[in-house]
Amino acid sequence: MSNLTINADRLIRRIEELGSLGRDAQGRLVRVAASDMDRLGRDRLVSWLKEAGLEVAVDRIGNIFGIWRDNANTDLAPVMLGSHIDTVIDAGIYDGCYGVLAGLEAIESLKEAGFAPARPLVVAAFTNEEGVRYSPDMMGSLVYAGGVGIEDALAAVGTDGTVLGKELERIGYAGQHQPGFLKPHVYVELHVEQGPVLEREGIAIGAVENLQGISWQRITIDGEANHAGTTPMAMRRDAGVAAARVISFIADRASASRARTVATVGTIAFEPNAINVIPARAIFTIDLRDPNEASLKAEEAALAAFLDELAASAGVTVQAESLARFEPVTFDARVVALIEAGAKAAGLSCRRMTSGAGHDAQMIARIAPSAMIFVPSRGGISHNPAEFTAAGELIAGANILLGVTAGLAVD
Ligand code: HGY
Ligand code: MN
Ligand code: MN
Repeated sequence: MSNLTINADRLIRRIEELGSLGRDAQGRLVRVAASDMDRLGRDRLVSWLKEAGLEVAVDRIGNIFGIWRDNANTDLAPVMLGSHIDTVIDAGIYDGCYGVLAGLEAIESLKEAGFAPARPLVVAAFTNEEGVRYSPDMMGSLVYAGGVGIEDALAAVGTDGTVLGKELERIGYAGQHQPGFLKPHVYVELHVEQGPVLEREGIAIGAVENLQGISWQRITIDGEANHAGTTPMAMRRDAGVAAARVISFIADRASASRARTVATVGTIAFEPNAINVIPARAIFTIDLRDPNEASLKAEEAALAAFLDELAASAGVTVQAESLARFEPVTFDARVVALIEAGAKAAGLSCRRMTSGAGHDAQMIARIAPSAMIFVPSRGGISHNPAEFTAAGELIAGANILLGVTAGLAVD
């Protein structure tokens, strides 16, 4: 099997075709979890899974699985590949989708080549990895790994007031299987790096050995609406200015810290949101990340102290609500070594690295040995329509996935 390769044209064609589904009137890719746009991508993926002759299963949180059992020993736990096909708002076409379609491609190519795996092979597309509409992110794989109860997840209320379980029913992906129904023997996720390291160092493959911790919070600051023209600055309780101070605080701390913390405020809204009214309320989200749990905890503590001081000095009230909190994860050393060996055997440069982004692999690592393979992202850009990885790099990564999968499935 060592000289087996994927059907490159089929993979590239499917990535581009899936990338064309779920676009809004401005042409932005918006396949946000459990939306009508997400259904378009889900339906197309299911049609490809069936075309490949795989058994299709959907669990209660809407995770989709393509299963190849044919001549395998079905008493053995499967080798699982996968990622996600939901996207952020105005997304690129590779984030998540590449890993799902390359996983399908690896299984389909092995099947076509007459490979007889000792154990079943499965490709998974996990629900709501992005967490843009429903928190937390990596929700489908978190439920699958038993990290949050299925009923709690289905009851999640979205940023648009919808309920996840109802939306999954509405789009036809409230499946029957219990999450976790197929416990993987091992899980391997192929993904674009979404960062600048591989491109900057001219390296083809990343063998991802760990993934940083994530802390998501929603902050609500309440001040007092008042007239923008008549209210002296000293008499204001301005929620907007208070929010600006918080944003500067976390950005300055992260930039100055010797730790590897990164801090982002990606959403903000004022109420009543009028040009000549001092904001009575500011609601915004904070995304803090660090590969070291102690550093991440220190950043959270510093933020909490700053919010307390701000409330006292600015005459506002501040509420902080946790939306997601995941500790850093270390992947399985044996699987990481297999990825490195696969790259070496293929004559590809490879380096070990940390993932800055969250991924389904960090959740499946709770129930099975897991690791990730990265390929370069042009300019390190992601969560942006300019996200790009050259076809040659995509194909190289998928062939490494194929080889690692075959190696993991022989016994
Ligand atoms: O937030 C993340 O890192 C991932 O894209 N959900
Ligand atoms: Mn992703
Ligand atoms: Mn993403």
